[in-house]
Amino acid sequence: MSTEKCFANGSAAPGPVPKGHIRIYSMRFCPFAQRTRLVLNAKGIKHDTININLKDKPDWFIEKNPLGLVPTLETPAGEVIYESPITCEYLDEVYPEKKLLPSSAFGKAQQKMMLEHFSKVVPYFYKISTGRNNGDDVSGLEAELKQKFAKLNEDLVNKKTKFFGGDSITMIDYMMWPFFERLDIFELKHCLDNVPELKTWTECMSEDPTVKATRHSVDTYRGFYKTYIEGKPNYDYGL
Ligand SMILES: N[C@@H](CCC(=O)N[C@@H](CS)C(=O)NCC(=O)O)C(=O)O
Repeated sequence: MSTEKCFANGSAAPGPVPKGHIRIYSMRFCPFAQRTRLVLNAKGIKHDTININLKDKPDWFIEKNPLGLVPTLETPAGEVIYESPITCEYLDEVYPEKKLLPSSAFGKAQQKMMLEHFSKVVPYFYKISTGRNNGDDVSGLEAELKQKFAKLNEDLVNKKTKFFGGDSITMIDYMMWPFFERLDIFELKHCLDNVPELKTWTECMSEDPTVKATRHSVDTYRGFYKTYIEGKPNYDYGL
């Protein structure tokens, strides 16, 4: 079963996950869920998608994931996996086609360290855009974000590679991408002005077929985001 419209409280629970499939509980505009959607798409994994109304979550969803967060995966055996990096690592381990994580323990550790660092960058995107919407002075936060971007840029320069894990896309690129895809919406595109290698990375990522398959148009993001900051997120925006 696959549907785009979100399931709210009171909606009938979906049936068991069909054999040979995996299910993702998602929200069309969630950057964390997009990480998992990128991995599902890149690896060509057969899956169905249940979008959740995060303002009015179905009880059956909370029963599966008590944290009530997307992304959440469910297998035909009823196993439930959540937290985006864990879902992505799980998919890479269980589905051997097109490995996204390096095979060596050190390679994997390196990607986890990069993700750990990047996790400290993620709050800036939200703090800056909410601050700006509240009329706060966000110039200090923007300067800090630019410093973080400069570090990422330096990383690419030192590695002399197009992507963060080498000359082709690996897991770490997909973990970071959803936030860069939203730079326009967060009005933070100018933060890429003095980081040429990082900017080129965003351009290369934009050309990736998997990225193209999981992204929304800037207009759709903008439309959703407006409803989000007004406190009435329309998870079905654009459908
Ligand atoms: N640490 C989690 C964060 C996921 C997350 O925050 N998802 C948001 C949507 S973008 C969510 O499910 N929010 C629902 C809520 O907070 O109740 C992950 O990496 O998967």
